[in-house]
Amino acid sequence: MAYTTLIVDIEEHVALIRLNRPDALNALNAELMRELADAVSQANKNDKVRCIVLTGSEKAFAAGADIKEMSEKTFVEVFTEDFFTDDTEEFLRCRKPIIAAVAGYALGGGCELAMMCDFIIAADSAKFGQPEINLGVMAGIGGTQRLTRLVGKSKSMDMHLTGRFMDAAEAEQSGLVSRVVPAKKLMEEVMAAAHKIAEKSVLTTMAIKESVNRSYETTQREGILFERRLFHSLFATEDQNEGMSAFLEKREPQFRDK
Ligand code: DAK
Repeated sequence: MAYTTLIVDIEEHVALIRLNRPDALNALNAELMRELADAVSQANKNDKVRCIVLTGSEKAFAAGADIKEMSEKTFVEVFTEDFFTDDTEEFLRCRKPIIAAVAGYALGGGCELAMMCDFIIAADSAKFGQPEINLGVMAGIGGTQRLTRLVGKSKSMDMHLTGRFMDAAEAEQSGLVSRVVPAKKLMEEVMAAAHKIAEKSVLTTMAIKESVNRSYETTQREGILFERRLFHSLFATEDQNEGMSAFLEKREPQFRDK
């Protein structure tokens, strides 16, 4: 599929997906969401790809769902077509790690998209917000749920109810992002993290992604049991043997995803 709203590059084992609607600050319209779901799905299927990075521009990761496109929709349309559901479900089915590299605005659906990734590395220029309330609507792709789990009820309510923006320092302090780096170094730092992940066994990175995500979906007791069983199952892999042997032999492991 040729993309008109994305630029996709594969650098060694990392797929770099860049949102590319500069005139609309990367607002998420139907075309972009379809292309993004496809690009992530292709990267997930591509054996060469071991980690995915999703980014925007220096000014905006994404300024939300496309207001122009949304403003023309009726209740019957959004309800019957189940607006954005298929594409977000496809994005979330990806089993490989996805890092969001956020500079500038990550608002509304843009903030939600960043939170759908596995972790967020932010530039010091990043601004997060759920300002849908100013449009007479509310978050619709997980914002009330994911932001609340990440930053707690009080701050989540504050963000959703006032529509205020959170800067990068506050986002790091409150657990929304894993680290903040100078804007000029954002892609260098994110790509270094992605290449580091790409060196690991894909079997292990997939197991970790699945296990951490399970903590959102289940009780702690069930989650720990799930983690323990996945841990046990990794002992059936050659990569477990290689990782431990390499440590004991004081050398770098050579993982083969087996
Ligand atoms: N949609 C469409 N166009 C947008 C846009 C957006 N969200 N954000 C910015 N643009 C466009 C502007 O209209 C402008 O276009 P022109 O006028 O030049 O043609 C261009 O991008 C540059 O924007 P500004 O001139 O406004 O730039 P500034 O630097 O002055 O301001 C800003 C930047 C980010 C503060 C401002 O653009 C802004 O407030 N944007 C809107 C932010 C926002 O309200 N985001 C939330 C959107 S609502 C659901 C799924 C998803 C959602 C809900 C439900 N379901 C599945 C149920 C999500 C909803 C949302 O995200």
